[in-house]
Amino acid sequence: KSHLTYGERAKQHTNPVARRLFEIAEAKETNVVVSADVTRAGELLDLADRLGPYIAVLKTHIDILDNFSPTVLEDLKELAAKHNFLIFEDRKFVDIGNTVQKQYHGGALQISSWADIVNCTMLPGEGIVQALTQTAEREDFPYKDQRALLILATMTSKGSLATGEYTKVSVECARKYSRFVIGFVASRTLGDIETEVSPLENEDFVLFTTGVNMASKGDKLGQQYQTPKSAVEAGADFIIAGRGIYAVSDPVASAKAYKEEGWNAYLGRVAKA
Ligand code: UP6
Repeated sequence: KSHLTYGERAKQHTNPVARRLFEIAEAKETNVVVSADVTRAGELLDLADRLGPYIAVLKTHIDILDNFSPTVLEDLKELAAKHNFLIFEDRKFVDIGNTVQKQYHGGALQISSWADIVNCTMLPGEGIVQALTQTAEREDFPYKDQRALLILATMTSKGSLATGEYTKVSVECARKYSRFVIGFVASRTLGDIETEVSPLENEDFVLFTTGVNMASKGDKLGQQYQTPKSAVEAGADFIIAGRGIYAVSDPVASAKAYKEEGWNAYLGRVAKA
């Protein structure tokens, strides 16, 4: 759990994407990531434009759009530049190295061309992180220093198997491939986990916590929620909220409320330094 400010972490971090992320949080005074899980392209762009001022990152599941077309990606990139937020495609890559390389760079969705951040699971083992890192470090990769990876280290769904050894290997791989891996999606800090790979000298992994909702404890399909405050107190650097923000009558008011609670909890945490 970091007691440094986003501004301080921006200055110290060696990864350019992590630096940008912290700079955005500091400048816009927000640690909110909206998970814009809507299925119409128009709705996604409308949310991105209206919520843009209050968020640090827009998280997408681009494959759930039922009227997807490549112009959506151009429009999303424009909105990201207009409002100064990063785009995180929550693709959760989960395959052998050779396959994920093709799914990440190229393919129908051209993910590497528009998503600043992507994530993967550790189910396939170290090879998945090795493969994605290799692609991002290729001589001819056009987005050098503009792309980063998060490892999905725990999950919020009931009965999740992303625990124990799985989470430990997540930390190990993050340390081993820290040039490309900037952090985790997880519901708690992971710095205390002992691995065969020693902690990095200037280790500062960014923690994104999903399953955040101010009004609900969960859904009927096993999702489990906590509040922005409890997530940040548990170590979240960025809080990811979906339905709590977009599926209410006034998403802008909701985004502002999450921003305020998340930011105050962050101020409380850094004040304890
Ligand atoms: N997500 C989780 N839990 C995880 C990992 N990812 O909920 O362990 C993602 C979901 C969804 C978002 O795929 O996009 O975070 C949560 O949405 P919600 O706030 O509407 O529940």
